[in-house]
Amino acid sequence: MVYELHYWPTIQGRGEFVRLALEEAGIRYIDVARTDDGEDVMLTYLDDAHVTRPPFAPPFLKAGKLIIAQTANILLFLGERHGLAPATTSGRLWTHQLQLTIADLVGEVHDTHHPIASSLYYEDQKREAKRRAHYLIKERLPKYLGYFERVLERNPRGSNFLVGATLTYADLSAYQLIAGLAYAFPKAMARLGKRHPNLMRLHAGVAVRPRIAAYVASERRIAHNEDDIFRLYPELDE
Ligand SMILES: N[C@@H](CCC(=O)N[C@@H](CS)C(=O)NCC(=O)O)C(=O)O
Repeated sequence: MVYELHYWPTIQGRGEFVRLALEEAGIRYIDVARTDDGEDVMLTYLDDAHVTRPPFAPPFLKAGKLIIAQTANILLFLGERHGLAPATTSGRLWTHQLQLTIADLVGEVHDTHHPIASSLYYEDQKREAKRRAHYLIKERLPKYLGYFERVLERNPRGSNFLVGATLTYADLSAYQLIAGLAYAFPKAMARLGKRHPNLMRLHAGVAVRPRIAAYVASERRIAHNEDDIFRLYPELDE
């Protein structure tokens, strides 16, 4: 059985959190929407009456007959199966909790460029975007990054991982979060990075993992772009 990842073909987006886990675990997968007619296949699962448990939105993972949606849910599944999560229930729930918190921040980042409606162009909500980004940078990023920094400091295993002494999918997602934030808000992150050294060390440590480094250098890694969640709009950075 080969996993099928279904996600928008031209952005990293939320699918990237799943791609990183698949790549780090060395799992074979098909990035369906990036194959010929694959995007139509993906949309079929959302709309067709024969799908009894339809996903609301991509990303979703097809594992045999299972169709699993919601990024954190997919990672919960993959983490347990492929050694990217702790063995204990408490450890798994803690890792899942961290992932859900990352997902919350990802949603807030998305809302900086689309504070009014996803269906409107950025150009039609620029004023609101500017106000929203200001508060993200001044209040929300310090709160979220400070939280993850504390989690790293308090990890009793004293490692550069969020949970225990080995890598979990939450670390891969924290890496992606920092990479995305550094792309979208270079000025803010130059400042904030200095205040969150453990988080920056985590990012650097994941970046040099052989499978992640090979993946990021490959054509499988879609470049950051301005259709994505993390967008570089210099006017929103401060
Ligand atoms: N909570 C979901 C959010 C999924 C989501 O918002 N997917 C986006 C792409 S990143 C989408 O295609 N949304 C369509 C919509 O919300 O109508 C997750 O974490 O996977």
